[in-house]
Amino acid sequence: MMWGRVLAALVILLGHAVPILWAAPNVLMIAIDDQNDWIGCLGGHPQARTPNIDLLAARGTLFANTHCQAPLCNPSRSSLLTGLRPSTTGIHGLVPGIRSVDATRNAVTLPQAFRGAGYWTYTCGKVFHDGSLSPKERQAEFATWGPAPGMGRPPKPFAKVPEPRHPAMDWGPFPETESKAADHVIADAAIKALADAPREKPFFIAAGFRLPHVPCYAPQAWFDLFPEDKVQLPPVLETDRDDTPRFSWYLHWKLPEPRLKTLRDQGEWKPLVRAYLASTAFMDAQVGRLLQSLEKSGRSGETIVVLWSDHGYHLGEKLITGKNTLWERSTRVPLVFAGPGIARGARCRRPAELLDIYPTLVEMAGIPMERRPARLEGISLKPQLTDAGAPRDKPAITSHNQGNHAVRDERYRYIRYADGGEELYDMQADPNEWTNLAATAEHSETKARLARWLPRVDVAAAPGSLHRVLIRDGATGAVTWEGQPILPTDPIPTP
Ligand SMILES: [Ca+2]
Repeated sequence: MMWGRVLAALVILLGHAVPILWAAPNVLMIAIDDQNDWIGCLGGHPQARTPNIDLLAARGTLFANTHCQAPLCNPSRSSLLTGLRPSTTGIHGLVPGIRSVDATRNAVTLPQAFRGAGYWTYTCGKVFHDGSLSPKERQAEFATWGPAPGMGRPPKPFAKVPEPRHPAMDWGPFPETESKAADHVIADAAIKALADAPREKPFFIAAGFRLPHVPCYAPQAWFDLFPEDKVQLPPVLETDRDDTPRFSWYLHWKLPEPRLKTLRDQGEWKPLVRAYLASTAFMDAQVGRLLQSLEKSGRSGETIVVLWSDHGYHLGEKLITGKNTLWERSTRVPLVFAGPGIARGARCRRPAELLDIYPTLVEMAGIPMERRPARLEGISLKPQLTDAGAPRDKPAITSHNQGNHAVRDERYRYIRYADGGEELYDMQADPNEWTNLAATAEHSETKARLARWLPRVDVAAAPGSLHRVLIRDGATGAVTWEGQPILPTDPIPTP
């Protein structure tokens, strides 16, 4: 049958033998770090070179209007893996991890739902945010943890950025030996896991690649694909921030990622764009190695592949680099499903959220209801996996710290900041989001329609939150960034 073999297995859980019987597909989940829509089939950059992800999209369904729930690693991944919004859990910063927050302390995570249903579970690379789980907590997630190597360091950095340099703010050809690159090692580990996975039960394998997260290091051959004089820079409007609220700057007030002006001053804009393209191409090649090994394993026909990135990345757009914004380049990410029961070569333009991955996978895999959490805030994409045109009312919502949200439907992006500041973009007429329409009377109905989707539950940052935490005191209007006050008169930081 199309779902592969019927599995009959006994799960020993809590001392009870629970018989399970269902047509159980395997799951191969591929995570990418800081990958925006510079993916061939998403068209975010004309030179993006991702033949393997494009091939996966051709044999599955591409969700071309997918947005992260937070434009930052830990909140985005925590949301995806627990099925809960950052505005519900208060996980807004790089710290704390899910098991240190009341709202998610006892959450059944995505890997736990599969593990509890009798799956063989394995992870390598970065799936949970690095360091967000203690060793003991890790063992309660995936049964087996493979390697998660860091990016390594060249003898000296390549990029000219102002001192003091954050160690991640670098880009260039490294390492010399391709097989030593972190993402190559991670692909090797996932390939071995595919070979090791027992045949008598289904598997859930999650591999998380590191690129194109900074430092954008890829072997020289991948830079050679993008000669510097041929690299196209993303379109930028010099006056773009003139019509964005001052509060938009607060979301990325002081960051290691350089502003566009700094990149230009240092002659590093083109080198960074080139390195990002090279890093994406190298990561894509590792995705390709993994998918080819799935084909060779003979289990591809019974395996759901899902590929996603945790959030996007600016490379000069809106005069900045990095994430930490509620604009398209920071929220739009690749999301592809392929495998049994999924339409081939389909492109879905309905809004989708990374939050939808959890309910989609447990439904597609037929995980028994009692193994699923009582509450998941995403919506299963199963209707769109068989018919990409299937309707969906709900827009995609991205949050960045309490009170700041973007609502994206098929045409518009509406942003509301914690102080009430607003933006509205017509993404069809203005795909670069250059003209903020929020103040125009003719769009007041559109704004009101989208504003109805703003999260009603919108909790403050969880106790212990650190890094990229922006707090606005509702009573006084006082704003702090990473614990330091921002005064209304403070000049916008330039580096
Ligand atoms: Ca603008």
